[in-house]
Amino acid sequence: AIQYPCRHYTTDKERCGTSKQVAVVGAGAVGSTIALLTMMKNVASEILLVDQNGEFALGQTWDLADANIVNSTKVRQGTYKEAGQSEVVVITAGAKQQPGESRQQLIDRNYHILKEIIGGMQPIRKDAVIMLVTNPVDTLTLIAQNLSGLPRSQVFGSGTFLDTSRLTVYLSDLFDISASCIHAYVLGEHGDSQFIAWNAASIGGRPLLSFPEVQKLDKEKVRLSIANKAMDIIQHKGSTYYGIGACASSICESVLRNSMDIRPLSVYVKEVGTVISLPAKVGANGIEATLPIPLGPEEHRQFMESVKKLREIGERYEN
Ligand code: 6V0
Repeated sequence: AIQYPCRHYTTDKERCGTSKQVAVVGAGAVGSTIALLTMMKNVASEILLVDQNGEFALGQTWDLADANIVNSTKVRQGTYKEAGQSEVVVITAGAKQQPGESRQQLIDRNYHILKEIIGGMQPIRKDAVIMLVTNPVDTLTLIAQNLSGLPRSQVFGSGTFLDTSRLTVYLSDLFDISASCIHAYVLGEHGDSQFIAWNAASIGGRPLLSFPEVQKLDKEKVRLSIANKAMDIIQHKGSTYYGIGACASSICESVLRNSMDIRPLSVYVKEVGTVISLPAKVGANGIEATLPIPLGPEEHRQFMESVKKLREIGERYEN
């Protein structure tokens, strides 16, 4: 009989499985949403919440434990040291954008917090996978790669996964087609210079650019509406956390199930010497590969603009 590979439900505990620990550093709105959604997926044995505000983190763990009605994921308060020994570490600690503030303007505040966290986690287990969520996520990923001492493929950021989700939801409404069946990416910086990779986008195998609905679109207006959506939400409710919670917990699942999903994430791209969002294959070792994507000439220009911006900012924080 043919043996079909069954990667999702492999019993190879060395590489994946539900016996793993996830540490979420930063127990605020984003961290607790990631913890809740990861618990619901039943992919980890234990979730640790680590926060400088111990009382708050304790309250969050008690509240999250009450949500554990259908599965066996434990949740408890942890320390930086314990986070350094977890298989997956998600970093959400730090200041968030104020109305009118760009993500890059957060950097000085969050750089010092990240340094303290990575320092406190040392020695970090050699096979740990670390995902950055704190903004500005691309630059902080580069800094975390440099500080952690781990291979760069094990340290990545949530990048433009959330922006991509915003784009596919927009296109899903436009075409009345499930968002999961739309293959389109927002790439580049998770910030103002991000761009939509229209050239490589498709629905049902048909290039997106061949649809009259897409040809008619004001593409710069769409790009700006996706890039500014976070700020629109912040202006209404102060912060955003459900969208990033869904994206980041799905990445935890990809790592813990070794599922080799393709997601647009902040990864180190040797050719351009910085961290930037590109489609990447995610498995138990973190970033298993990055995939070249055919960009149109204008998209390539936009990509290089993001590269330039991120490289300049990254250089200021070289150790
Ligand atoms: P929040 O609700 O204020 O939570 C932040 C938490 O970090 C608080 O509980 C703090 O006590 C804690 N914290 C601060 N310093 C430390 C430290 N040194 N060690 C441990 N914990 C610490 O913010 P929220 O959860 O809303 O946002 C967190 C971060 O996520 C911000 O930087 C946001 O900009 C960022 N986001 C990133 C997104 C993305 O797509 N990458 C999306 C949304 C938000």
